[in-house]
Amino acid sequence: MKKALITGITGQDGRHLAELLHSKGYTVFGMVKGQNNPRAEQIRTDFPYIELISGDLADVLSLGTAIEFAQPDEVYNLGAVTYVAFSFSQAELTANTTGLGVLRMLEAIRMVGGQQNNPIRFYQASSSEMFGMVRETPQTELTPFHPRSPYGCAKVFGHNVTVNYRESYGLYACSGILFNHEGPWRGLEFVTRKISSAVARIGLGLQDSVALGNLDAKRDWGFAGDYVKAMWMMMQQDQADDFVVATGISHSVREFLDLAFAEVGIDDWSRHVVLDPSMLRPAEVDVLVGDASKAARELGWKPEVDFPQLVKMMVRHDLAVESAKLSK
Ligand code: GDR
Repeated sequence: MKKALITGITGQDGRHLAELLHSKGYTVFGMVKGQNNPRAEQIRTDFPYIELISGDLADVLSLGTAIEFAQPDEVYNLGAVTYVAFSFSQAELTANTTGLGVLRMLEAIRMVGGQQNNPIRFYQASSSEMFGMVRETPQTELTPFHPRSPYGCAKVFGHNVTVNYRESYGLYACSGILFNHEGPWRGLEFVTRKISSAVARIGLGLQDSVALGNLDAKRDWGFAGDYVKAMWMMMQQDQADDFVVATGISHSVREFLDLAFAEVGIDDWSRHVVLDPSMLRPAEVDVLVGDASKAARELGWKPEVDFPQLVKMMVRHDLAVESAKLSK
């Protein structure tokens, strides 16, 4: 039976990945930071099969201890400061966790080592935010990076150091350059879930409006449940490599609003959306669209949930959540 250690277990992707690996018979360890972390309690309740280990990407000794304890075959590094807007206000923290955290984990893996004929494999959660002000469209594994936020800069470091440790030490270290991926478990600070949750409440008459920033931003939005499959596939290859994971289709925040409001029977949403200048970022990523043909060709991966299905899934989930609260 294989063992996996996941950092960022309390986030959306950590949950999906844990579910996938558990269904494949893995023993799943999840790393959680902090004292009395309430999100860890939630994981204990929702996923009793996950064994939680204390550790922090800012503390290399804790990473070494976690790896020594779990003795994993595979380490998935999903932990990071992940909210791009937040990274502008806490840039140093972001660089330390999202950037240097990757280096620390790679060093911890090198220190502990793993068995000679079964070395520990490493997955780095790289991001389409590395492309930022894009140099070409669609973006591939070979598109140069031009990050537009402290988050994007930290992810570029994490990506480059993963490639460097693969080349320098022969580690099985791969990166998934994942474009935006969403779903019912997405945090409420991200635009899709912020919208689906607000639309559900507006549809049920619980609130009037939602305050948003740049409605013209375009993203290549896929379903997180599809994307964690690509992570696992990358870890099962003969040789480690880097892959773009995307749907190949970009939509604006406005289009997301169109479909989300339509789900609760509202065609003209203009009076329900307020523009909030504080949600605008000092530097924005205008349009992202990924070319995942390498992942299709070499991994056999393709997305299964399309954009309308994704929006519907999220709004329906939030309608159920809000209705359940009402009936309590
Ligand atoms: P992003 O996701 O920054 O692309 O990074 P987010 O959902 O935060 O923003 C997407 C776009 O929507 C615009 N926007 C708003 N965003 C938020 N959060 N809240 C708003 O009110 C709002 N109004 C408009 C943003 O300006 C932006 O253009 C996500 C994260 O998960 C990263 O960690 C990950 O690496 C990338 O996706 C791939």
